[in-house]
Amino acid sequence: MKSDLIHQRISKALDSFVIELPSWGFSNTGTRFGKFIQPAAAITLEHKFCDAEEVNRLTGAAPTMALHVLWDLPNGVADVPLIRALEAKHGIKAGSINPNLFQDQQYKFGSLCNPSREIRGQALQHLLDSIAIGRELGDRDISIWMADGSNYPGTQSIRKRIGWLQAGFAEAHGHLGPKQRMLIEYKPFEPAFYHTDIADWGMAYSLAKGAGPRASVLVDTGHHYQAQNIEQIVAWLLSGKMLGGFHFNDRRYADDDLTLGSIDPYQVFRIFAEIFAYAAETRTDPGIAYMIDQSHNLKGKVEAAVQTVITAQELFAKAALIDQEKLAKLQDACDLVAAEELYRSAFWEDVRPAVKSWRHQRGLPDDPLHALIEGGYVARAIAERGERNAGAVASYA
Ligand code: PSV
Ligand code: MN
Repeated sequence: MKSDLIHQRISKALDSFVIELPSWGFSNTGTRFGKFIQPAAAITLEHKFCDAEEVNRLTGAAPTMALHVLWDLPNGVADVPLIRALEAKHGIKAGSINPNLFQDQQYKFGSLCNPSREIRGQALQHLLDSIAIGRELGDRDISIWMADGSNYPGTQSIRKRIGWLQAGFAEAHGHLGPKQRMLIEYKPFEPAFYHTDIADWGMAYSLAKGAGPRASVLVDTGHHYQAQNIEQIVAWLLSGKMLGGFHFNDRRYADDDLTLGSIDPYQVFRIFAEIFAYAAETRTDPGIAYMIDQSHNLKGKVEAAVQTVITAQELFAKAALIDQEKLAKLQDACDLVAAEELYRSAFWEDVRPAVKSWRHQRGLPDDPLHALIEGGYVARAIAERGERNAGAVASYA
């Protein structure tokens, strides 16, 4: 492909590409064995907004930050004015609103699927509060992940729990604002290790369909078994107009929360390729919310966020290079080798010069990661937050 065509396609693709940062990616998090405290980690909500502002300033592609209700809005709707003030001060908008139905003690045996009617009611109320927060902040998506499940065969009625889920989601859907969406995330296991109530895309799809027209599925790339073909799931969801969004990260074993594309960049490319194919064929924008869901235990958090946005842009740019019309003809003619070569040549194209020139034209740093390090943001954060972080609790038990 000619260089000016490459530049043109990439520029157009990147102009349309934004990715949401997770607030929880900036604070100290760890594994169940412990936390390694980072001196620059965000302690307050304002720190998280500051960090997101820096990532967006450097990349120009991350203008929103996902919020987790319990972690970021501990007072629920009453915290909305604070969020609004932070949005205005830092030029970062609140993104998807994530209810927290997994942390409070009453959810030991489930939230919406808890055999106790009272606890199911509390979970529903939390969902409704989250929807209200999302409405107040401008009809933001509600992104639901639930840890509900069981650890021992025979100890719970899987079918009853399906019914409770269906009822809860249908009720919650009725409270959505006119432009608000409900995204349902699935995950095969963890923290439940025998059955998880929403374990795969089929379950999420069925629940979303039953809930109402503004419910769809959220694909977290780390939430699949090893051999699963994620782009095929993406193709199915696109076909059914049920793909609401992504939580991007990478994995080697399970839900590892590694940096996007650090283990298998071709997987991410294949996902984007499906989305470009759908958009070309249907001439519609599928309206997908791209979000990052990573929290790094070892690597610097702002550095990791910048790295992830850059990687997402590069892989999106590669997928944009596939000549969809030509590929469709080759597929129809079953010209396998030519189709495969066209597809994988896009992956092997070095898009970095074109991405760099896109940045240059938009007044962004040519190399955002280098600019982050040179600019001294992390050093300033350490100076400001280091002492308080040193006193943080790192142990698991
Ligand atoms: C669960 O593993 C998950 O992917 C959900 O999206 C949560 O909201 C997020 O991680 C919290 O870390
Ligand atoms: Mn997730």
